[in-house]
Amino acid sequence: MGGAEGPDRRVESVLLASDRLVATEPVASAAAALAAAGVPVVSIPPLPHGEPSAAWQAALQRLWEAGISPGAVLVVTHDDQAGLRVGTATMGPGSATALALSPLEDLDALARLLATQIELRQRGEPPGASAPAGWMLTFDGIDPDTERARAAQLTTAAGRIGWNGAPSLAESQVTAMVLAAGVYDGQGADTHLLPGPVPGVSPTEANSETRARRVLDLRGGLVHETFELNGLITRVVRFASLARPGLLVRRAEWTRACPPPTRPLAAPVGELVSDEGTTADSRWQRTRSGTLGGGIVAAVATTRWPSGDPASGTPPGDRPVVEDQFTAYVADPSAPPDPEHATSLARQAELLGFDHLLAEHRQQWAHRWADADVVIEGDDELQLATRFALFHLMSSVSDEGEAAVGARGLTGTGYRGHVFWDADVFVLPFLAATHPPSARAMLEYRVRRLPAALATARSLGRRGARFPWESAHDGRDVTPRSARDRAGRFVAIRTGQLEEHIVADVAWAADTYVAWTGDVEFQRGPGLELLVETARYWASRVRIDPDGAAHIDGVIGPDEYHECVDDNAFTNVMARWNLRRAAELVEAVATERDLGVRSEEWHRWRDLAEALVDGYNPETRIYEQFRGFSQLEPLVMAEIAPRRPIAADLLLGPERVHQAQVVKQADVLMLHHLVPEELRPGTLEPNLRFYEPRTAHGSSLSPAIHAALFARAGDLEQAYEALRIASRVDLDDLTGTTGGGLHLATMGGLWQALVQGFAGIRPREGRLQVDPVLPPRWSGLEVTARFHGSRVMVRCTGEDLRISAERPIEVLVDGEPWRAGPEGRSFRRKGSLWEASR
Ligand code: IFM
Repeated sequence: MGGAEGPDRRVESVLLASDRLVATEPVASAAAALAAAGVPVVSIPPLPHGEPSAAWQAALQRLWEAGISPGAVLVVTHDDQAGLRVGTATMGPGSATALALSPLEDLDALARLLATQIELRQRGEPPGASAPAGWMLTFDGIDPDTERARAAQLTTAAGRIGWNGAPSLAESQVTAMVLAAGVYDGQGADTHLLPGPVPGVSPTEANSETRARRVLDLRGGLVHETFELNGLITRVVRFASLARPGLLVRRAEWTRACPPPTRPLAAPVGELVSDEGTTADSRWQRTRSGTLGGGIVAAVATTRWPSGDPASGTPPGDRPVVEDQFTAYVADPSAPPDPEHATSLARQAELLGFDHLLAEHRQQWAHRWADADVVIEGDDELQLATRFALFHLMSSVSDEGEAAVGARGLTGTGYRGHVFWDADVFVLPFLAATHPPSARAMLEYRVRRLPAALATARSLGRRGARFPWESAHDGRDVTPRSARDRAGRFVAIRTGQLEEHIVADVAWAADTYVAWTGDVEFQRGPGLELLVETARYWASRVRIDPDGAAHIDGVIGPDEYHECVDDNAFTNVMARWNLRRAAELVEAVATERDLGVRSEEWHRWRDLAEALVDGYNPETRIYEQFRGFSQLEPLVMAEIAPRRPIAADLLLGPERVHQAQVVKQADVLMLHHLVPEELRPGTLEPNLRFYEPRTAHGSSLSPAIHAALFARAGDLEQAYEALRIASRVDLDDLTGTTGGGLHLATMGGLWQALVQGFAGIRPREGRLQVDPVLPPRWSGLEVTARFHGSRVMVRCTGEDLRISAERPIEVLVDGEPWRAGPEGRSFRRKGSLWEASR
């Protein structure tokens, strides 16, 4: 299934490997016309003996960086022995070779081939899926049972607007959905993301006989769809422009007559369109929040050709019908957006045209991948799953203004789009390390809600800032007070009142952002305010015993199976870290800035931090998860259930789980992952051995963190198994909840497991610590990230380690400092250590 194959199919670039061809007519004119149509034509010297050369590799690499895959490059070679030949390249850069080169008669034939490329564009040929293996996910067929999950998996988004992957068919099991980050409706716990108008589709017939293939091109940020029924083939390419966030583009081609969409924009399911209208060039629709005043306006401009009879859609002759839809969105969380703004953006997109928009979109994706890719050699399945996760993480977060990142991003309405610690602790580190403006926008979301957090603390009789467990529009807590569990029982939800570690999580996120980026301006400005006000909260929250010991009573830790516990180790140690870190920063800037923090105040933070109990038992070297945990029923999950995510409260009943040592997700262990320097050295191993078998992984956040920790502990088998589970959570819908959207925290956790866990990369006091461990099945692991403004590449095998950086940075290997720059620094494994190579 799919588009035309062979040298006369649409390509995105032409590579002429011959000195003579470019200067020879009629090829020269054809090439010039093609270049003018926006198709890069690259000329390189002839290939020696028809073999790839350095110039060839460099040319393909440049195209790759512009977002053009070797599979989308038409290669023309010419030499005296083999004559003129054409074909396409395959494989990724570095290993690209031209395959299946076929002979071409003469230069006229070549000129015709190039002219065909212009014709293909003029008649709107949709580009075929061309990314190499490792970059494309293919789904065949339509299965009603998995369609909701599929729609989430096929979401295309660009931070501000997300468009789910419901099939471009008028009749489908799932409906199309467009969400705008941070635009909510409703009040209190009912606050939910406001759906926007959706681009309408032509009423293509479909039934159970329909053959379908959908391809997600992770490299180019494209969804390709092909549907076939009764000889009618519908081919669609769609994307959420990364170059113009808020613009959705869809090209559809039907092999024969097809009526135009009944409505170019459709109302979202269950929502009323508040108003709509038409301008000379486009139509617009708007949905509005009934409670918060915000709204989403969409304007669509459509080009259809050949036009034929517009009423029936009948094209002249047998030519396929092609339609381009440019749907521009403007969203505003608190005021109705202006339709004129959207209509002018749609019109502008229409004028630029599909090919231009596609090229700039692919280029943006190539830039993003250049700073963020993780290459796992020798594990194709994990490689693809990893890129799937990174793709959605990058898509889900805007890099301007503020970014409200709900637990499911823009891929679904799960948790009503509320923002949890998932954003600060799981998603943000990836962005801080690969695209700092997005991480900064996430922090801006918290900074702008600092006044609300201060007010909440005051209303509770505390000082400082109390951030909400579930956050949405205005920074007040929107956690529901009750819900039905998966068995249909009505249960009270107490996380909104008690899951207070969110306060320290926000501070930790600010600090993590600074550690990766070195953004001192943020650190000394809004970052410091976050640290100070969160520290103030903890200082007012602790209870001091007559013996001087400090406690935090009545909380819920990450293990939400146990409610209203005292001295949860995670909460206490995070609060301790928060108090210490704030004191350290205030001390450092005290002479420059008057923060209204007197020295007695930050000295007290230090004293409180010292006094906070952490449940550590020096005999067992285990941190007790909360006071009394060790007296609970010693139930070991690993002995009663297989090692995969289990809702233990459903399996055993909530009462039994409350009374037993059953842990929902990493709790104490989360400390070893986030703030290892706060814990006694040598405690990872005993705590991992104790807690992991007792963990149900009832939250999808859990497996990736365990993968990271098992890797640090050197247990590569268990690390790999946990990593594999984390990588499949949404691809295989392991928890049955992917239909509500993808689990962004799991995806962020996957990156953390690979980068922090396996590659052992972590910022540390202005340096980048690198300490890789690889499971035997991988032949190599390569991580690209940004550290203090420099692109860094770490490549390791079991034996070798190489670190290079665009601009020199300081790295720490086995505790020793080194400088690594563009020329790279290499190490060889010697026993358990890395020895610098000469
Ligand atoms: O934030 C998580 C929490 O840790 C476990 N329950 C689901 C929430 C949203 O993903």
